[in-house]
Amino acid sequence: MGKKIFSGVQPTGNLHLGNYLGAIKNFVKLSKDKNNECIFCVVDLHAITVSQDPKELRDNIRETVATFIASGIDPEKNIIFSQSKVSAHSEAAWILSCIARMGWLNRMTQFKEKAGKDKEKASIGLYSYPVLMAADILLYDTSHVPVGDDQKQHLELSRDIAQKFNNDFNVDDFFKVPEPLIQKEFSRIMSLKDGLKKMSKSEISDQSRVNLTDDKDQIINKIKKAKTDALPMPSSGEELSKRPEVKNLIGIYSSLTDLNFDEVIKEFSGKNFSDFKESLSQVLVDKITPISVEIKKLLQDSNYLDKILLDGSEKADKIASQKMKKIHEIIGF
Ligand code: AQP
Repeated sequence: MGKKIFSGVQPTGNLHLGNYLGAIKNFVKLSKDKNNECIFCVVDLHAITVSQDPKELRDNIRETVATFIASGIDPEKNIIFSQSKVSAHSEAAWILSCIARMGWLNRMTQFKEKAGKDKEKASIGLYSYPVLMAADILLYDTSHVPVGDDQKQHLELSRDIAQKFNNDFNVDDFFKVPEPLIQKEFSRIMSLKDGLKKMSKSEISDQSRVNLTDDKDQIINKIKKAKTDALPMPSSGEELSKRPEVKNLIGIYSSLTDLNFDEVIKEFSGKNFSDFKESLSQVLVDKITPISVEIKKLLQDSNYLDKILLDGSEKADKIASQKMKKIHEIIGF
């Protein structure tokens, strides 16, 4: 039987290799299986949990759609839409925030990381972000959610919320309890400057990430300057536990080539680091530049991108508003 897939990406600019290898690559693969029903959402309501410039946000929404399409998602066969255009998301988030418990949200590590030391000044939206994510997923009877490893905890919260709602109202299986789809081998791509921090859009240094809009020269330059250490290429996987930057680069190479870690280590053992970086740049350029060229081409036609979003939101709204109607009945509204 096919899967019902839902996943989202925030339109916060600078979509990068981590987003691609951790999530979008998997979206593409799942969307090519005819048995699956896939919905991909540009989660603009999530984006405003931190301050956004309205003009940039509008551009970034289009750029996220362009990235989905350029990466290989067919907008004719899959639903692509923006979250703010389907009002059931906000409504369901409110209702589910009355189901979720403070204690559950207090355990969310992403809030702690993003709010930093000054959490008194963080928005309430940033705190309740995972409840909105649960609403996104549960409205569509999603069976599987392809996400990067960093979202695993949020997905577990969605499962808890679904189960509590079903129990509280005695409606077995009303909300389908979703399963995460997280790549097993190498699910978290780290910064090119610090192997202990995840590659991220909001990191100030552009050198910390490969953007999906980078051209050949930018990619080569970033890999050349990527942090490594003074030791030679490793000859075994065990050596990597204390070498996070090297582990990250080998992981990126492994994800892009579909070779496993040991095969990559074997291929480069005894070679110079510069040889490895050259090969890594080559596979990155081969994979990323066609996407980057296509994104830039699609961005020339904003009417086309807006039309995809409009069609997608009509289709998504049909599904979500039906579910919302049933939620009202169950609650007693
Ligand atoms: N470094 C990463 N490695 C693997 N997967 C990642 N994802 C993000 N960063 C990595 C996955 O990409 C999908 C979309 O992410 P998002 O844009 O919705 O949110 P995010 O996780 O907050 O992304 P960033 O880059 O870290 O943004 P900022 O800097 O704004 O916080 C998700 O499935 C995510 O797991």
